[in-house]
Amino acid sequence: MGIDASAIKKDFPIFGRTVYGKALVYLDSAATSQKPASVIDKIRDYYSKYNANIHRGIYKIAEEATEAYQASKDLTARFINAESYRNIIYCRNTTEAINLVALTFGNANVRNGDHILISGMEHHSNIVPWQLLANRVGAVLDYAMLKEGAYLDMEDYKKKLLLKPKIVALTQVSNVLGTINDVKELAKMAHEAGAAVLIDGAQSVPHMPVDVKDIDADFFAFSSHKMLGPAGLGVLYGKEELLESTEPLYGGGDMIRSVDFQRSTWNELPWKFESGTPNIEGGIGHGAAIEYLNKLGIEKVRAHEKELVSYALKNLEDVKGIEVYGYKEGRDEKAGVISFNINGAHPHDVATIFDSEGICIRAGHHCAMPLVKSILGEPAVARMSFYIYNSEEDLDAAVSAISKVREVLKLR
Ligand code: 7TS
Repeated sequence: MGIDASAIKKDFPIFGRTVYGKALVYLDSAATSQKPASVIDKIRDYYSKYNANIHRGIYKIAEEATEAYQASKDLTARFINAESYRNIIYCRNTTEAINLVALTFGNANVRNGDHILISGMEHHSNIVPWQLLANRVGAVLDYAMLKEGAYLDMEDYKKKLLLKPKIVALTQVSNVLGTINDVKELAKMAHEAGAAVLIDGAQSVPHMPVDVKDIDADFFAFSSHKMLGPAGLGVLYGKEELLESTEPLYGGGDMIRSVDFQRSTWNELPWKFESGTPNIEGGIGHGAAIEYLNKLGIEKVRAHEKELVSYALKNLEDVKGIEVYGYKEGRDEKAGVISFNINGAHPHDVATIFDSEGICIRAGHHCAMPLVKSILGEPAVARMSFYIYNSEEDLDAAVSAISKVREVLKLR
């Protein structure tokens, strides 16, 4: 059995509301996902039944909080097939996870004149931390470019690897194009060139099976809020030997083993990288999000979105004056993200007219300005993105909204 989106919608309290008297159609899950009742309830339970700080209380409710936080780490490790919770560092979001690597491992390993390699389809959070690092140490930031505005140019990637980058940082799924990169192959090639590899999994982990060991990522980052969990909880996976040999970024409580007047020694992994009271409710809520996805089965999530994207692209083929970016048909390399423009309409007007129909889409540069402005050559694009609660009816509503755009803006 596949995914029954209308049954799933019932698990999400937000779909009980209307917008301008119309059913809420949410097509912006690449920005953030909606939350099931099980996640919301789990967070409420923590505050109403066992609120306490973790890793220090010697009383029942503190033990319960510590256990729930730890259980979430174990669930996260299993979800991405990490060796153990020791490889799982909680932070605020993907952005902070990537910055953490740039500021610790990056500062320690990248020198004046060294190269760092990323791609032309990165989100700003996988661009700017490397620009900052390059500026700090005098390194050079290189880009592997795209072909047909859709996928990585492998010849260019190989050429840039000849420069022997110290770090290669790539997204697994583009948040604008929905293109799925073969990160296992890309990581293998980067390792052969002597680089450490960071994969941005913000748009992959919520939507498809991910195995960090199989990919052989040295570092891997993602955010709970895009996978049914709470905002403010991000995950950085790192290989144990790299995390062991890397100095922490923040000093303070919980990250130390011992402190004397001049020196300190560090706590075990992953706590060495988690100073101070962490986002306890976020960790616990994130565990509940993974439990929900595990119950559904992440393979089914991917199959559902693959069907949705094929269905949507097929229906968009006949729409007059539409330009779709990236792959134009459903395929193994395409996730549930469709960016588009309608000739003669500004994408912000498109999104506003969609909104008047109760349909949430995003318009803009999607925090990927090099891709949208320089590679696609557009100031902005409109984007719909899908998740488990979306149905073919939601996509039909989107196609009807495009007709409304043409009508309202009097497009010919
Ligand atoms: N990497 C990718 C590929 C992303 O799509 C995003 C967020 C991030 C990193 C950053 O995640 P954060 O949780 O640290 O903010 N992408 C989007 C988006 O496409 N629309 O809003 C946020």
